[in-house]
Amino acid sequence: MSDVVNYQVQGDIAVLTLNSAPVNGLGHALRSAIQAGFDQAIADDAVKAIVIASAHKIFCAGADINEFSSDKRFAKPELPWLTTYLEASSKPIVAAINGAALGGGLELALVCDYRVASPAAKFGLPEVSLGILPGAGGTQRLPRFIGVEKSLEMIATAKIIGADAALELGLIDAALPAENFLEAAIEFANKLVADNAPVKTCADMDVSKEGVNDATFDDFRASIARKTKGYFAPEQCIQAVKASTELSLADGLKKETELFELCNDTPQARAQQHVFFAQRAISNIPGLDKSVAPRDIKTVGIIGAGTMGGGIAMNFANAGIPVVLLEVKQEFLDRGLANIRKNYEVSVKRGKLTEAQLETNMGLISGSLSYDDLSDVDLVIEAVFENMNIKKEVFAKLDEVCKQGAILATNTSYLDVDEIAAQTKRPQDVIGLHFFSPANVMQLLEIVRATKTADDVLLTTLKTAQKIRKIPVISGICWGFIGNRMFEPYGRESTRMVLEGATPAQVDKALTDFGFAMGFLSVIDLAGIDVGFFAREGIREQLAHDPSYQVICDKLNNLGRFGQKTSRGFYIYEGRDRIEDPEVVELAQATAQELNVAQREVSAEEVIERTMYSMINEGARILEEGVAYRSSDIDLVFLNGYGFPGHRGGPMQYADEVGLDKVLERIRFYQAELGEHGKNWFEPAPLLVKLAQEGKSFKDYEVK
Ligand code: 3H9
Repeated sequence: MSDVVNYQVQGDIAVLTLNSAPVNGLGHALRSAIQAGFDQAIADDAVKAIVIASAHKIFCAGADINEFSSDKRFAKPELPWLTTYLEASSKPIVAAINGAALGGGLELALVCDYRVASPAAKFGLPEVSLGILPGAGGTQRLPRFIGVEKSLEMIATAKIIGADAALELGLIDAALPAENFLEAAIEFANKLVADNAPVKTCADMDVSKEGVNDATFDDFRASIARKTKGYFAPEQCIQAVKASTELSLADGLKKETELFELCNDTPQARAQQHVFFAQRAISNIPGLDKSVAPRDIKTVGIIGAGTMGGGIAMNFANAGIPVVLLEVKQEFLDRGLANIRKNYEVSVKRGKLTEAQLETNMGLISGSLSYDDLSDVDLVIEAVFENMNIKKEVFAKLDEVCKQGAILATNTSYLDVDEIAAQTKRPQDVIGLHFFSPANVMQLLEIVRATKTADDVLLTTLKTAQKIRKIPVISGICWGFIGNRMFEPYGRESTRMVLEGATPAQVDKALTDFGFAMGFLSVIDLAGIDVGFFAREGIREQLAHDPSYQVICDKLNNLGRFGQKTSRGFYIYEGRDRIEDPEVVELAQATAQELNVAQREVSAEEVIERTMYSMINEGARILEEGVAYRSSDIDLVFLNGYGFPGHRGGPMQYADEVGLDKVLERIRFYQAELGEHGKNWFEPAPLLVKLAQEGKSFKDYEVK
């Protein structure tokens, strides 16, 4: 009767099986089909109860997110209406939850009279991650089942729970075995019929107010404040749950709709939904031979037991993959292994790891001083000093010792992977795997596809990255790849504005107000001003035509002010305190005079425009050159590797939101306004000009 809902009557029971692959998203077609199936079951006197089940692994992933940006969301039956309609059913409905019931999927289950679940079931209202709140009754009905505190957690932090917890909280009526689950659910419904079990509605249920008062909401708000800074939806979620304690179900649902509309169709909601789809687009690699199979990665070798190598080793050990960690000296190896143990001990102290898991993970990492021990590994990752000659030596050696078919990866942050690959007789097996520091914590992994990298090598590293729980983004070859290449103009403008008269604290404040956890100047104080100094070595020639902006950094470097590690950099560090330093302001004034740069007031707006737009301009070049496959990949790099504010969705999404014509106009403004600096660095990227002229956004552009 419908493509997306299978309707079947078995004895007294009508079974409505949701069959809209892949995740039973509640788009218009599925909503209509559910209503039709339900109406048919109600009209059939032979049917005494209804089971709603799924034909897929997922029970239901909620509203179809694709509809949010179109009018389809409002096509009748709308989800909020449909849920209320089902709740008023005269016959009992059983939700047979075989897998994830998320968002509108859980809201659908909540209006059923009974819920049974298999061990694979998961329950959650993750709408807040999409910049919205549950808008089909979730904020009003969930507290009636599981109370205010647990609801706040699930609704405002997107916490997902399993079947056991759901049973304990009273969210489901029965936990059934996975085997013959549907039959057991039908059996459950038959028993309801036999027992003449009543139909139910949440309108008859009260939210328990025991121990709930204003402090409950204030304390919860405070507990999530750090993580949700700058986000709009979490507070609306709290308000909605609060409403459930104050209003009838009908009035609470009205309030929920109001709050939903406040969140929906806002820049934040668009940005967060963009990120959802961005994460799913990364595995789509243009030009990749679809017939290739990934290679097997059973063991990994890592060269260098420093902070980076050690962090990388932990990723693999955490995923149960044995690692050989290679060093040149026993003392370096001992230090590296001790640091890894120390990191794990911190996790044990925080309750994130058991002692036994610590020992298992350490047992998976074996140290070695001999390249011969890498002869049998399936993947080697080199994490030695960032110097082309050293890397070339390492790869020549690897070419000698590694077995045929092993993947040889470099963790370089800036260097040309093709040049490294050319050092071997098997460039097709060479690839860049650029981890971010600390490698055991940071989610981003830039996979650098070299000119001769084989398709199966690329595919293998992508799959391996997912296995070790990284967010992989593929980059082509260029200086600094996607991330560091774009970070350069961001840093350039931040530093240049200090030369032009902004204090480091003014620049950083504008950036933290924008949503960054730290401003650029604090970040390089943390990362090391000396590190940036060395990184610039590779591009001194490029910078030579306007060296002015990094002169301050060079001077700080030469003064031994490397940042936090020397307690002095752009700021002074005393314990945990960061203090403004008048000496740096004086240094900037003197340098400006020396270089003939006029100092003036720099507004917060200028800080944001110059840092963001110059970065976006570079992003446009990266896109046009095909270094990134799509603008959303660039966004993922900045969100997961550089602390770009999540609620802005990444630099390219931010540009799309501002409008490319406006971005272009301001880039041209700074090009004209900033003298030599403007001429040197604010030349608009051709792709930006083209898209802006065509009234398009970066989203419209995909590398073929
Ligand atoms: C909501 O319900 C609002 C209501 O409260 C109120 C409304 C008024 N919509 O993740 P996967 C696609 S908001 C559209 O790779 P997995 C996904 O893009 C919703 N598409 O699989 C992908 O497409 P493609 C609240 C969706 O097995 C494909 O399905 N719900 C949706 O690793 C497979 O997805 C959520 O936030 C959707 N809702 O994970 C849950 N969901 O193949 C969002 C998925 O073209 N979904 N797709 O790339 C998830 O968390 C995961 O997808 C899930 C499966 C755990 C279900």
